[in-house]
Amino acid sequence: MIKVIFVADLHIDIGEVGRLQALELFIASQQVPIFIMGDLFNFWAGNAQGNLGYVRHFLRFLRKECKQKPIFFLAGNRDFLFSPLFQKRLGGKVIEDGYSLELGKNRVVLYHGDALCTGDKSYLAMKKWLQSQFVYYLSRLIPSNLCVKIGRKFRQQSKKATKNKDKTDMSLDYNHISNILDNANHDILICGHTHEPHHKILNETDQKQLYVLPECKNMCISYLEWSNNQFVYKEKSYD
Ligand SMILES: [Mn+2]
Repeated sequence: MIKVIFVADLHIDIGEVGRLQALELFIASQQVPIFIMGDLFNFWAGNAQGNLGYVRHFLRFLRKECKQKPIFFLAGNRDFLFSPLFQKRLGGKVIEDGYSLELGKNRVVLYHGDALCTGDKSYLAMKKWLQSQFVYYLSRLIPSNLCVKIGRKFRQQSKKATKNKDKTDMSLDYNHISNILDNANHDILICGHTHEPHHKILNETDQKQLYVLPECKNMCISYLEWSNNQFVYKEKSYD
């Protein structure tokens, strides 16, 4: 692989047509593997959401693009219900936390990032339940607009809860990340989720590193690119 793109946390909401179009232009402009690493949508309430307005157009676009180049989707905490659709209907490649790949001399491992914020115990417990098969099947039984309503309500609740949480509870656990890198013999971990993009050398002696992806705001696609054997943060604006 000569060039690879990592992008996360677009948080696209219903009705954000312009931002979906910006993402389409970006994806179409890159003829290289693209890793979408979660929270592409602000929430994904189930397959029926794919019929809403411009989302339908976007999904058709994605299906075409998935035939042109490898597009990977690693679910975030808000759009994990998107994975089955992405794989079955769009023909994309679904990957999970802990997915590893080799880039040049580097062994790289990918996470969305929520599982790396180990202080947030209440969230991690709920995540297990939310992402169960049971909830997935439930989402397929409930009518679409109700699903979207529940999704919205859930987002508001989680926003409120997030406000009340201690900031350290929701930040990346560097020790945990170092352990992950050591255990699986990886050099670099890439994640999103925290919206605090930074590069950190976790261990000077064996060069263990972390890259945190930026969030994408407004009409700007912010991403991490691997090319010429190095990682570079980049952005493209579509105003
Ligand atoms: Mn997230």
